[in-house]
Amino acid sequence: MAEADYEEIRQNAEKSAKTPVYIALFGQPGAGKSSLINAITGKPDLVKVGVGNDETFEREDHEWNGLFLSDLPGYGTARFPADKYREKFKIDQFDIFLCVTSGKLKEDDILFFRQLRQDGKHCIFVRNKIDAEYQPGQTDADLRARIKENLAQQIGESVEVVFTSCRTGEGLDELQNAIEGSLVGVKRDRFNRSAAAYSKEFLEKKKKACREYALYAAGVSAAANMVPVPGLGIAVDVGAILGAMGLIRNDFNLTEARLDKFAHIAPNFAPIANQIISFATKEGVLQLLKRFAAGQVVAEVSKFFPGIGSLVAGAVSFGVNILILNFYIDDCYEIASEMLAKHFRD
Ligand SMILES: Nc1nc2c(ncn2[C@@H]2O[C@H](COP(=O)(O)OP(=O)(O)O)[C@@H](O)[C@H]2O)c(=O)[nH]1
Ligand SMILES: [Mg+2]
Repeated sequence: MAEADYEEIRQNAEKSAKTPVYIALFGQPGAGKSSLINAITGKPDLVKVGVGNDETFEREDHEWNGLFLSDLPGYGTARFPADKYREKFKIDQFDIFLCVTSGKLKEDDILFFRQLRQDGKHCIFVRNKIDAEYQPGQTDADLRARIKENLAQQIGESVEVVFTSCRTGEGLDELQNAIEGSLVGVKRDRFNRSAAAYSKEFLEKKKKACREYALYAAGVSAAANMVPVPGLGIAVDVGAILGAMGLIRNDFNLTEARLDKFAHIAPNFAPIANQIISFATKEGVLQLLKRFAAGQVVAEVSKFFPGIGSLVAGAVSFGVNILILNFYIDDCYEIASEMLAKHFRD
C-alpha cells in the first residue's frame, strides 16, 4: 500500500469515527419497532419493549456507538400537516427509514412512505413477527409471497420487504444487510462497526471496518502516556492504544459482563475472554509489546509503506500500534465468531 492510499484510509477512518448513522423507524404501535432497535444494535436493554408510545408526539431517539435509531410518532395529517411533520421531526436528517409492520398497514404509514418517496428517501418495509404467521398447507415461500403481494396492493406498487422475527432471530441478518446496502462510504463503515452481527459474513465486514479504523488509530498519538518499548528504541502512546482498544471492543459488543458470561458457557474460550479484558489495561499493553520483535515490526511497517528506506521512529511506532490493534481485533473477532456459532444471547 502506498502512502497516498494510507492517507485516504486515514481520512475516511477519521470521518467515519465522527459520522453517525441516522435510522428512523415508523409504523403502528406494537409492530416491534423497539424490539428491532434492540436487535439492530444487539443491545437487548437499550429500549423498553411492549410499552406503547402512541400517545406521545415526540421523536424518541436511542443511540448506540454512533448509530442513532429514532422511533417516529405517527404520521397523521390530522395531527401535523406534512410540512410541519417533516420540519418538527427533522426528517431530512435520516439516512434510511424502516416502515415496521406486523399485519395490515395503516393509511398514515402509506402516506408517509409516499412522502418519503417524493423526497427521494430510501425506505425498507420490515414485516416483523413472521414467527407468528402460520397457514396450514402453505410453505414459507408462499406465505411471504402472499404478504409481499398484499403490501404491494395496499401501497400501490411493489416495495422492498424484509421479513423478520425478533423472537427467533430470523431475517435479522437480512435486515442488517439491507440497511448496510443502502448506506455508502463512511456511513456504511460506521454501520458495519456498530450493528450487531447475525452472520459470519457480517462479522467479517465488521472486522474489515475495524481494521481500517485501526490503521487510522495507529497513526494517532496524543502523546498522553508515552511508554518506552525495550529493544525497539521508541516510545508508544499507551493512552491512545487503550482508547482504540475500548472502541474496538464496543464494535464487537464485548462488555466485561458478556465476556464473563460466555466464559462460563464456553470454558475453552475463558483464556481469550480474559485476554480481551486484561490486554486493555496499561500493564496488558506492556505485556503485548514484549511479544513483538523488532524484525516483525519492520516487516509490518514495510507492508504499509513499501517504499520506506530507513525506518523513522514514527513509522516504527505506527507498526507497533498496528500489530497490537490487529492482534486485539483478531481476539475480539475470534470470540465473537464463537458467540455467534453458539447462538449466545445475553
Ligand atoms: N412473536 C413476536 N413478538 C414480537 C416480535 N417483535 C416484537 N414482539 C413483541 O411485540 C410487542 C410489541 O413490541 P415493541 O417492540 O414494543 O413494539 P413497538 O410498539 O412498535 O415499539 C412486545 O410484546 C414484543 O415482545 C416478533 O418478532 N415476534
Ligand atoms: Mg416502542
